Amino acid sequence: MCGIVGAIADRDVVPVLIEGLKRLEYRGYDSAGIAVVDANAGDVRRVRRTGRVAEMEAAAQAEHFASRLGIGHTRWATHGGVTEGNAHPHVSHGELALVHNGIIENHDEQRDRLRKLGYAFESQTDTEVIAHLIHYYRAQGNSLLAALQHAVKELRGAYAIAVIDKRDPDRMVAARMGCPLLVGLGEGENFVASDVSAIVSSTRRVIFLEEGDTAELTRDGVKVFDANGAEIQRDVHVSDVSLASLELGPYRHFMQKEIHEQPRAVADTIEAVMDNRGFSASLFGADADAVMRDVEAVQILACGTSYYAGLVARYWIESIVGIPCAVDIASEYRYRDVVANPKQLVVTISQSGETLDTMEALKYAKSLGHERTLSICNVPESAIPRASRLVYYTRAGAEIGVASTKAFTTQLVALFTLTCTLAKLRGKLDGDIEQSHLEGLRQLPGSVQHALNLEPQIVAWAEKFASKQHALFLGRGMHYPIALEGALKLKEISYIHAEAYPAGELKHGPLALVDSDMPVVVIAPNDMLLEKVKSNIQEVRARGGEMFVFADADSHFGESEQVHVIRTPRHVGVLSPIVHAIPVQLLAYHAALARGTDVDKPRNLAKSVTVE
Ligand code: HGA
Repeated sequence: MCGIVGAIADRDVVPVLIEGLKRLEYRGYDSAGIAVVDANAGDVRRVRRTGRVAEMEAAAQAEHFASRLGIGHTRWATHGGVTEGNAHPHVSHGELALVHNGIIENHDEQRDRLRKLGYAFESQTDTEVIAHLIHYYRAQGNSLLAALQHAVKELRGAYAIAVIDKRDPDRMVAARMGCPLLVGLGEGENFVASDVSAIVSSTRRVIFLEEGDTAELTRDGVKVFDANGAEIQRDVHVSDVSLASLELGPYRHFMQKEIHEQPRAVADTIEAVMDNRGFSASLFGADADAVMRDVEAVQILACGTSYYAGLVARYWIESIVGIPCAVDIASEYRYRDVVANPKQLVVTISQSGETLDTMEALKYAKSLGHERTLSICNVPESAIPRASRLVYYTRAGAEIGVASTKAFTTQLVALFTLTCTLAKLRGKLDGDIEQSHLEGLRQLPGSVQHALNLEPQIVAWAEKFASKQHALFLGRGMHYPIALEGALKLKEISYIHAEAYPAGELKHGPLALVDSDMPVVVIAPNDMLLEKVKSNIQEVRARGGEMFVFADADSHFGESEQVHVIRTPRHVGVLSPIVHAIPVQLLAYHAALARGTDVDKPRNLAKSVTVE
């Protein structure tokens, strides 16, 4: 989704803005722009382009942009089409420039009011009303900060905002509500950004603005004000995001790099369990024991790939812990009547920790009296973990590809750790079982690596998929969510229409679609459902369908002209869904590569979904 970067310094900030926007590209966007205060000309200059940051950069270079104060934006349109005129920054009266992430819900009302006050609108965006509103309060004699503070009081919706004004070339102001925004602290220079990756080559010292905060940045200092306008000291954090994780290295795409990083990501995520020599509530936070001990049920809330991780966890929690587990799509949960249960543990899963639907579902759960909240998240200090009582950080490292890969497998590791911890607290994990689960986790990075070694065989399959329009994915039990994830990966990045079904559901409808043009992918490890899956495969075979089966070493499948089999090297028991996620990721990646799509930035999609 949209990205913001801003800088005030004693050097030219244009390269800082451009580099920052390039680092935010992974969030998904359709246009980009920067605005600077040109101290010599006493003017606000801006350049905007639809398409890539590189095109906007070329235009900025051609026009010799340079300044010690500026803001930049990558836009993922919500209000108004993808046009240069709708791209940010938006300018009011040639004096004040603003970038915005989020959605202003009362933009119509504000636009009508501002029109009556004589403001003319150039774009179809909700954002432009904010620029004019701040300009209006400026015209009443307010400082830039006070004008911003007045304006945000009149906005309904979500925003992260950065503003500059040519009449005040030594200042930038910013505000946050509902969308993340941080301030970066440098030496004689300061920054704002929606994501630390945008400014990490300039500083690692950051302040995460809280809901309702505003901030004023000069070259020498930063002041933060709370929602009541009172100055407040917020903690300074030192980010450990590594530059290497933000760069491609020898890989062709971030998705490919991130798929291959999974053995390391999994190993890093289980490190805390291994150091602890077992499962314990303390892995989830200081008061986790009190929160988890008498939990009677689990409610998981998530979107997209994270939701599928939750579906796998339901199998684990109900079979290993023996308590009910419900999994809801966050955007559905937040709008339905929910029967609250104070003894339920509410678990939110979000890679970015910013996913708006998940955040709103969490707020809704809390409003119903749910106090036992746990966040599983990949980005430290992001909004959802900060709104949760407990947290388990996956240690996947920055995930740049829009299609989630290493975040998914590490979420599964975190959820398995949660399962074993809850089981232990309930006396359901005797010493031998605990040791065998720990051993399973210890072996997991190696098993994931073995699955990655299947890549050459999967490339051959992917070439066949590339010419297809549709694909069907089948799984049963805890591998059904892996079939769902495989179908989602394939449609996200290759644009091949793909559906997933529990294999037993085939004859209740989808079998009608099967013919020789419909490849059918089957996730078929050797578990108690294997014989059932084999029967389902016969149903497809009898209708002329071509099958691509991922099995493990112990599942005995006869290959034929119609049935192709790739074997994952060893059976890893209940952790098998994690290992089987790898081949479906590779299949989607190579099918997309063969079709020549933009793998890391699939059309219409964004990385952190920070709007509803
Ligand atoms: N509503 C604004 C910003 C959109 C956004 O934050 N996307 O992630 C617009 O449409 O320009």
